[in-house]
Amino acid sequence: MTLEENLKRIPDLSDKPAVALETTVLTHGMPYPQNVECALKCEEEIRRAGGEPYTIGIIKGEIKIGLTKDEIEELGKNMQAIKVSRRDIGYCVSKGLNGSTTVAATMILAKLANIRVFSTGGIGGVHRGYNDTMDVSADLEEFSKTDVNVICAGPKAILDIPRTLEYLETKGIPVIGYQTKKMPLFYTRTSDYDLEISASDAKELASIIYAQSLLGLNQGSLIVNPVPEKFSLDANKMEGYIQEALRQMEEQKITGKAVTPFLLAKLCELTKGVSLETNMALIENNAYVGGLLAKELLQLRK
Ligand code: PSU
Ligand code: MN
Repeated sequence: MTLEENLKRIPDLSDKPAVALETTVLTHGMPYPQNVECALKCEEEIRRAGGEPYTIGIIKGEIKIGLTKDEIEELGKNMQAIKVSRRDIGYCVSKGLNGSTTVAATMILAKLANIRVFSTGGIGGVHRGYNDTMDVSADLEEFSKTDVNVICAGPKAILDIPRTLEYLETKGIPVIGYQTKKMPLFYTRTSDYDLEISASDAKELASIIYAQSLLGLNQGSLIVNPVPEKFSLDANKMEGYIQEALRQMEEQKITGKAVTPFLLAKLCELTKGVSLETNMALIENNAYVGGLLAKELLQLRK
């Protein structure tokens, strides 16, 4: 199939309570088989909330909006897909490769199908050591280009949190706390960083997002939803593991797109899988809230 044919077949989901899911977390963020288990559970959670899940990825060069269960299984098991961000989409498609999409690339492809809501675990941000490396994820930039609303559990503590927040502010990206007024930091429910915007339920969340979209600002919002209490980890303890993971990263001279996957895998190893359990719980929780939000947004547009 040519890319032109592929693009023509992409559905228009504007009148569906559609929720996008990414695939880099499947291939580069979690080990098998928990990754596949989690991806399928996310789809279930979206349905349970009244939404329709669409897991996004690239299979043999074809952009897929809604992978089948077998395709999810295949991507998650063989893990040979390349990590595709904004810059890699054209390459992956033209070479006929399997590609798993990051937050940035998933936003772009979700937008092609008019999907407005996208649930994930963590987004990329400004990395620690930015002053030397200039490592800022393309995810952050994408929010000021593509109007898809992303639900995550906050930036992961492997990042430079204050700089990540400043970057979002500079770019004019609304950061909306879902039932919280403090910035959640992925593994932990709360932090000392105050959020200026928060919503107490999905209806209020939808009304903020809807207003922003009516203004034609053409940008995404970041919704931060704390990990469920039961799975929240101790921030100080995690900091120790993060320091160790960063030390090994430097020692092994890991750079570029390999940085985030390396740190995620290291943390999983160092915490003996405890961080993985938390990771799964928070993504599934975000999927559920994504379903609620997609339903509310559709009501407002009717
Ligand atoms: N952060 C996480 N889990 C993840 C990722 C980030 O806590 O799985 C993945 C997402 O797909 C995100 C990507 O879009 O890593 C960011 O990679 P980079 O930092 O290279 O932009
Ligand atoms: Mn990077």
